[in-house]
Amino acid sequence: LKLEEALRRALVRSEFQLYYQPQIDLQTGLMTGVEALIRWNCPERGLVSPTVFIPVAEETNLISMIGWWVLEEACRQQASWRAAGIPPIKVAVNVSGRQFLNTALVECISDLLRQYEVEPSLLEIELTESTVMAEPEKAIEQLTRLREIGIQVSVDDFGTGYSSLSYLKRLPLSTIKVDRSFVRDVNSQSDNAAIVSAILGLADALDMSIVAEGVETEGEETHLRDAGCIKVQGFRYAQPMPAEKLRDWMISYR
Ligand code: G
Ligand code: G
Ligand code: MN
Ligand code: NA
Repeated sequence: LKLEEALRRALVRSEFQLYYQPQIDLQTGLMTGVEALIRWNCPERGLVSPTVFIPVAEETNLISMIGWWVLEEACRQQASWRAAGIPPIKVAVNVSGRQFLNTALVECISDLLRQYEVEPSLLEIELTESTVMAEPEKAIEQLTRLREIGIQVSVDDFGTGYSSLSYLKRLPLSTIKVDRSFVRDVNSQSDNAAIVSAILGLADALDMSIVAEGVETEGEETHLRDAGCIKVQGFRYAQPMPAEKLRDWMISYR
């Protein structure tokens, strides 16, 4: 069976699941939210990485259906946490380029928030740098509409694409996520330290906040904290995990 066919079936057969990876505030030590990451448990292939199936979904029209599923599942999870009496958790969802430029996106998100009674401030969207910069004028328009309904938007994998700084200034983004390739060994790699420092300065000048991705070691954490980076995400704190495991993790963390 072609991967495309298997993907099409996966939606109908509920083979997708969202995992959640905590983001931590180094000043308070508290979790500030989670990033939702899709997982596909294919009966024939086993666990398939999104790095494999997202590009295939993007080439076909499947990405829009998968993308809507992810947004709805994130909202459904919020409602389920609320029903269980769990304090609100901000969820960041990855949105692909095609879905981002879809003119129905803002309306669709508004509908989901209403349907599941989720506060807009509890949903964040992550766009890659290349998604944002592919059509900057359209991106500005779409981002403005998202901000108007109270959705925060962060730019993912920052530093790996080619951001035009003049556009970056005009884009209503709330957060820059420093790509993990720059976080790796930042305490001993002077190139990475210089890049992270430059991104921190840029974010400060543009009034955006920073999340350092892929933090794995104490040394990286110490360096980031000293450099003024407050929010972090990475295996040092937690792997992406299903919602049930996240509950246990939150109870045992600290
Ligand atoms: O979680 P993991 O490291 O396997 O993710 C690999 C890549 O897949 C990352 O770049 C991540 O942004 C992307 N990805 C994970 N979940 C989603 C999703 O729900 N939608 C989109 N568009 N990309 C995702
Ligand atoms: O591109 P994006 O930032 O959405 O990708 C997130 C991916 O990064 C997730 O699939 C997650 O599994 C992975 N990831 C998260 N933390 C770490 C980490 O500390 N080290 C490494 N190598 N990967 C990580
Ligand atoms: Mn991401
Ligand atoms: Na990234």
